Amino acid sequence: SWSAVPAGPPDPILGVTEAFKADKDPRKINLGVGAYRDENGKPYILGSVKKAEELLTSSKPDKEYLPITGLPEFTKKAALLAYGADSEPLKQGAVAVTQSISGTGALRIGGAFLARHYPHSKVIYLPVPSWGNHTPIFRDSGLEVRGYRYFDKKTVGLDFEGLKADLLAAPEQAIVLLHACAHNPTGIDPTPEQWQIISDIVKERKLFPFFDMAYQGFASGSTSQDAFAVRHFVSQGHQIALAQSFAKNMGLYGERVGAFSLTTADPEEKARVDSQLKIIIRPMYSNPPLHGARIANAILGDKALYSQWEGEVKGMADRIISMREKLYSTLTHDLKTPGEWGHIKNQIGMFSFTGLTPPQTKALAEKAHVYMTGDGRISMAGLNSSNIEYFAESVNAAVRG
Ligand code: PLP
Ligand code: TYF
Repeated sequence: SWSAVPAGPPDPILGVTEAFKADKDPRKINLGVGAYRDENGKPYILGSVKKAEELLTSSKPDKEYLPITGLPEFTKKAALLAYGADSEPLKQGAVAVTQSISGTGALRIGGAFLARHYPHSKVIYLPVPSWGNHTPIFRDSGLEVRGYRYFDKKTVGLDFEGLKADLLAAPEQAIVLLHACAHNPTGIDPTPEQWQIISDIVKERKLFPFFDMAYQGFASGSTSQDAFAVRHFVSQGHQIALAQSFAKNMGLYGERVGAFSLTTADPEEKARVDSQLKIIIRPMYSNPPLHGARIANAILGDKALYSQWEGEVKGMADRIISMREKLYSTLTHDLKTPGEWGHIKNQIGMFSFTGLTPPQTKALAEKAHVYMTGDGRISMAGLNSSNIEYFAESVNAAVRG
């Protein structure tokens, strides 16, 4: 039956982990996948998550199915975390929200909803570059994927002129995907002033903004600061779609906790949208997993756990920032590595887009056992005080050739 099925390529990001696992050298470093590691290079279970799990275990909850759109207490709190207590649509009861299989599932539900119910356009604009999974997610949802300029190779910064020109030239009412903060893979975000200009252009062209917020709290250490773009757009009267993930900010990767929401005109419209979200989800997976949503709900709903969590998110963000500073100073001051490395310090979130070329990343893997994606992206969280000097020396050697 399957003789005509061609072998597909490995996932460009997850494939890096395979290569890393096969390497037996003790010095090996995996900077491929964007998953937080602690100072000892180990996966980190947040203390707030452990406590929430203990509370859950002792309350002996049942294992019944959740409703199609998930745990209602959780989705309510997730929306509050993203939109903020001052959000008009939230106060009016006009935000339709469903639990999702983490951020990926939220994007997929959003793609499917827009493909079916957004009457004005089937075109979605993604930043170039964007997270590698965005294109297949939206293509498989039935949308036509196009790009807008985002990254400027020359400055290793935001191509804001290109971005503005491309959004101004987009057909009216097209969908535009925006990374809410901590852009993956570049680590480059618009400034608040630039976000205000983007919001004006989106309004002028009547574009439909779809925010992907996979790193709330991870960029600055503050969940409200990282929600600036989302809240600004909503305050300007935009209706938005929003994908949220709790993989990174709560370290709940494999638990698959997320939410998808749409702001609507009023509670009556929200109810109609809710009904169609259910119709999309029911045949896909019927209802979402229970455990992770209960953990997130416990943390978001308890003052002490919430403030512990806030401290832990900030701890992760701060450790990444300290690794940026250490890497920058080792490359520039200690090793005098040729080139400009200021972007390593200035970039935001989980990743640094180093500017290393594909031959350099290949040499790093083969000669130094250092693994990253072929585009030169490194997951900053893979660095720690035990491996950062070896990493910097390896980069130095690769750059000098
Ligand atoms: N969106 C972006 C930009 C991401 O970087 C990620 C994870 O790396 C996701 C969405 C979704 O991840 P998950 O499905 O694990 O929440
Ligand atoms: O490193 C990245 O950009 C992501 C990480 O189910 C990731 O691709 C890995 C697995 C997954 C979702 C995201």
